[in-house]
Amino acid sequence: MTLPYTRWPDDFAVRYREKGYWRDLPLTDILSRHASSDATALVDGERRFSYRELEQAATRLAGALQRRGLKTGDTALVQLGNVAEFYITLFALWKIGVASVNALFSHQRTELDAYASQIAPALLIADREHGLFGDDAWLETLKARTPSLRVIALRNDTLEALIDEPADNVVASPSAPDEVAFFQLSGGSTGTPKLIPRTHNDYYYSIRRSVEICRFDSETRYLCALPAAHNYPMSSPGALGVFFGGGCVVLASDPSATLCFPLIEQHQINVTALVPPAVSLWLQAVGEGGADAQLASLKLLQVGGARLSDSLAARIPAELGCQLQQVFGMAEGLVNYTRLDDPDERIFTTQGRPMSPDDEVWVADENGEPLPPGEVGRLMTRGPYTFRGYYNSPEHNARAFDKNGFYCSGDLIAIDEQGYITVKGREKDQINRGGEKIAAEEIENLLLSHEAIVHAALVSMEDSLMGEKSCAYIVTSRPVKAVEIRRFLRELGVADFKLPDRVERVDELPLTAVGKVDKKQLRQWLAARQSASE
Ligand code: AMP
Ligand code: DBH
Repeated sequence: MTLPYTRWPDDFAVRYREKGYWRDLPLTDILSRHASSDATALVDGERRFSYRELEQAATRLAGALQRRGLKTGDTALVQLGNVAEFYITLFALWKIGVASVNALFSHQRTELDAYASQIAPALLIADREHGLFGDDAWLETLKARTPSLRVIALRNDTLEALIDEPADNVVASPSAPDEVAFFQLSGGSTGTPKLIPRTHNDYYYSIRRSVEICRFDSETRYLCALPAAHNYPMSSPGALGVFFGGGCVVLASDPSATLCFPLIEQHQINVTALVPPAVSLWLQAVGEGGADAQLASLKLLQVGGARLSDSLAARIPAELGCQLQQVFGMAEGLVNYTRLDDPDERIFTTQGRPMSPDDEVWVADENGEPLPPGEVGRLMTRGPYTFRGYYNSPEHNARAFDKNGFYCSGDLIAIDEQGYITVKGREKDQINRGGEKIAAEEIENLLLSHEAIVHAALVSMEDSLMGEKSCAYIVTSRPVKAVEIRRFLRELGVADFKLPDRVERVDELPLTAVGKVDKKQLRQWLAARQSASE
């Protein structure tokens, strides 16, 4: 059985194979190519896994799940943090052709529910350490609501035993290389979170090409401090890029300086990936004195997920003592990198250029017509690792793609003569809270389920550390306090980073000429208030 998804047209598939981008290998190859290596692949706290051990653990879990009836074409809902079991599970599921959605550890009921209802998972892998799974209360609700669910394995409970089962009679049965390997999560801009089907062929290419550009190899020692399931630390080149190159991944549960600096020194980390707010905190931690001795081994710092200011960028080499690489990517595909030998000026002021010679990127005006070089407009792209449609979302896809299969990311960009991209803004209804994306509509819908809220609009407000934070403008039928709103949302079960940082009660929301909420106006109100209070 295979899962439905929107494919690349045949002539593109032919070309991508001819050019060697698509090699018809399953993603399991990333690990199995090193299966006889005793080099350390992964460090999680006190635990170390050689390539051989990681591969064997994944094979044992694959076998255990296969014996419980899981098979090619099934789907899984997975929620694991930055722990070794995340990668063991990832490779195990690829081995038996089970396509997972890897929820972030910060996700709560609302997000998990949305994923489960979209993919109808046969398998759930989660962690007793997560508040939702500390006892069985919510698990029972999820089971009742998800009749497709046949197997449940929880870390700190039953998952460990499955990984320890003997690897008898495991039949490798990955999905075909041009089928869905797993679903990546979109930051989203609509009411329901959207799922991005990623195939073995397209994802493996994006990893190999990233490794080439970032020069990862067996000497690479990568600190994974961002959420492991996110596309960036997973594939740009991320942990999978490190595994491909035969290097070592060290896990950190968060990107704080107090946790990461000692890990960098202890494990002689030479590369890591951060979002801009974490960079600010690292710079603060290093302080006036300049490069911290603990960071001596660090050669390359990747920064992406949200716009890095030129001024912060320029401080990185000077104060952290390492090279900067800007990364502008999306779980939908397209990834841009500044190159390691680019001049400083370009590294500090642009978000890089597309990684593949066959990434087609152009800038459209509001009518979808191409703009001349240098002008600011909508990013349009297609290519050998950029998806062709969200899972089961024909209506949204009709809006998100043009007739030639170009995806409109909702970013406003300019492209210079050398092909380098600068991110200038955003058209999609999303808040980028320091790299964590919030779909305004998702939160507005939840707000509207509150009995006293009549109208709601979520908008971004400037923040010196996070870049953006969220402000909810609400019209209510009675006085309601901000704390009540936040508590209400938390009780509905939504990730913490999506809770409005500020709540403003107003008599009415400003409307545009066509009668839509005028968010531009709301953002202007906020900016005026902020500058008045400074
Ligand atoms: P997602 O859809 O969650 O994968 O998020 C991708 C989005 O993050 C992009 O479309 C951009 O809006 C934003 N983004 C990622 N990297 C950068 C960057 N380096 N600079 C500015 N925005 C970025
Ligand atoms: O923000 C992102 O989604 C992102 C950023 C950098 C990404 O998906 C990536 C690199 O691959």
